[in-house]
Amino acid sequence: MIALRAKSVTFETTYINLRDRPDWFMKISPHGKVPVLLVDDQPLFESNAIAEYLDETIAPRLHPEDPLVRARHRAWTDFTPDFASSLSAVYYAKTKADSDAAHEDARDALETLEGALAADKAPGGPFFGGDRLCLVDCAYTPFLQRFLMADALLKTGLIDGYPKVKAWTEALLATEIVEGSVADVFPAEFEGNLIRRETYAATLLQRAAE
Ligand SMILES: N[C@@H](CCC(=O)N[C@@H](CS)C(=O)NCC(=O)O)C(=O)O
Repeated sequence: MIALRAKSVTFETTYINLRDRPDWFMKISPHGKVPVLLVDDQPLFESNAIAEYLDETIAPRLHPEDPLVRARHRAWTDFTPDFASSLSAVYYAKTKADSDAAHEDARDALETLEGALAADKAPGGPFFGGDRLCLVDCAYTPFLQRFLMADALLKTGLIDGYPKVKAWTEALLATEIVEGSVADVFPAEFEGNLIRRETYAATLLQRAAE
């Protein structure tokens, strides 16, 4: 979604209920997961594959031109699933003890990302791509966004220990491209997910509402 918006391309979004996936969706999504991009009725799946396809077919190019730099960017997008699961373990934990225990892995993941920014972030602007978004920015933003939403409840402040990640996250979340990339119901859906999973974070949500 962020890559599509960064390319100012016209597209249509259909949100589905992942707890009751429609038949038409199961026919086009081989592993039953979102996102799926339909291009002339041809389904594409897996975020990175979709992003790479968009980058090869629609200007402006979000990947760097230099093949070596591009390969390093791809290596960092490949780290996204590990990064995402390390952070989500903190807010999907069912008890405070399990959430606290997940901090160590989350710190390791954030430390790795801090190193990525030190080594490979382009100069000239706050994004990984410098003054404009690149595919690494697009890949990490949803997970940074979700973590900060959860951390408004958990208040771990984990990101504060990583100044480059913190500044990057703030710059990403402040862009109109990112702001408009989620549906208005997203915060409520995210909270609903925390509640359904019976997480420790959800107990803080309920306390905050009392
Ligand atoms: N590797 C996939 C992961 C996609 C994924 O895990 N999507 C989640 C939502 S963010 C999903 O559809 N979960 C539903 C399920 O696992 O049943 C990608 O990057 O596209």
